[in-house]
Amino acid sequence: MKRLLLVLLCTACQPRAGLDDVSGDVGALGKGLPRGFLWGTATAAHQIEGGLDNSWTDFEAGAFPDGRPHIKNQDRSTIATDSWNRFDEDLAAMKALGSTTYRFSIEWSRLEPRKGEWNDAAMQRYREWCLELRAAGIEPMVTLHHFTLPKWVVEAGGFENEASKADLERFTRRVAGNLKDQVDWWVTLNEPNVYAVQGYLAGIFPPGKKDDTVTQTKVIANMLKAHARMAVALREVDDVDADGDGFATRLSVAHHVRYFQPATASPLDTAIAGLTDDYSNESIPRALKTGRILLSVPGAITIDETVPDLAGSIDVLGLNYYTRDMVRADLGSASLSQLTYRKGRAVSDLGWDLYPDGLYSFLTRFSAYGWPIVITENGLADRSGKLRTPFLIQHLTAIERAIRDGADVRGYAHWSLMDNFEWAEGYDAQFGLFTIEKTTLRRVPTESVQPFRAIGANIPR
Ligand code: GCO
Repeated sequence: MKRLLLVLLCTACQPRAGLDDVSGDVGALGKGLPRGFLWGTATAAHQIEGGLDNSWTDFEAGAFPDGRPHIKNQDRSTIATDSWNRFDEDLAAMKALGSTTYRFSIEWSRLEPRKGEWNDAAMQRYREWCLELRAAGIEPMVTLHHFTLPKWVVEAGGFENEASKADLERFTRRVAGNLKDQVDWWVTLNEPNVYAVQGYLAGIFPPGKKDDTVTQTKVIANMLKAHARMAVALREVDDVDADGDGFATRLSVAHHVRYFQPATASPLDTAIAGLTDDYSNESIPRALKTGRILLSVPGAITIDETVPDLAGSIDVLGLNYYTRDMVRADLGSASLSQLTYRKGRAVSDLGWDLYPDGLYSFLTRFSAYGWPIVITENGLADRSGKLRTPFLIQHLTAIERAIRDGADVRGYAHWSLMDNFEWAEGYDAQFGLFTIEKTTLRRVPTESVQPFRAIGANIPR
């Protein structure tokens, strides 16, 4: 109780200013992070590699019933940042940032374009990336599923079909067998909650279904079951401690958290904000800790199922944190709420409320589970490039504060290394520390590269 009071008091005395008030000087920031703290950026295959043919390909060409294109400005991912052919340029950018980690994903549709047919040359390419990263002192952090599926998996029902977990497990064994001497940090899944909500409630990711909270909830449960199988596979196959720190595997899920706050003091808004928080933020770490999948959309579906292999299936909790939502109850809508952003605050180009206290709150709250935490994504769409440095400073300040208050935080991967294909937002939303010159695809540093490097240089080595 005393500790709680102290945390509350400290929270109250922190400055709440908007991002505009922060100077660009990083000062001693970074010195409050622990020795060996991983410092770097994150990407995902479909957003950067180019030349892919997967669950997004046809969707990108399609339109909603009212004629609006699925992707803003009718963009298609196509060549993306051409990272499949420009890894050396990506690596140079990482080095310029003083990176000690790089989170990227391995594209299942590239490695297994048809069931049981493996592209060994592509596997070899990913292996070379890992070797080059290691040679540069950059710890690879490999995501095995980041929003895309091979078309043959989609035809079999994707994550709507629980049987997909067996295919994902085979893929995992194959990748782990090839990379086990290079990779310890594995992220099995990226954001099961976002995958399901965008694909089945908002309808803005494939398969583009709307207001189907029943399937949405089953998909989250099936993804968690797939994760459990992937974790068992990784622990069996990867028996090599690649970085010599005493652990052969550091397993995590990149869990997307949003700070939900009731829009008014009304009991209904408060209750619905609580439900939303439990469904979206709490249910996944709870399942990963206890094995119990407990997901409920009142009036639509409740899943309460225990999967023994889920309990203890991660070693590190990955958090993707971006923003805060104000929750207004709307019992007529499928999600029972309307989400809005708070007025009068600094926002990203996508209108997201930039709220570092939310990150502090999740770091201290989820510490109770007992896992170390890595921030697997954090960033903002900022075409002007003026908000990114203050954003970084404020979020790193929040992380250092959480560490002082007892959170065990081991790393930070900024989203993203460079501007890339931002799913439904196409190329319009620019999240990169590097921007991409349109015609040459050259990686051009933004003003935030130097401050990013300076924070990294302050981390105790
Ligand atoms: C997600 C993904 C990333 C996004 C990033 C910015 O959170 O949706 O993990 O692929 O590009 O979060 O929105």
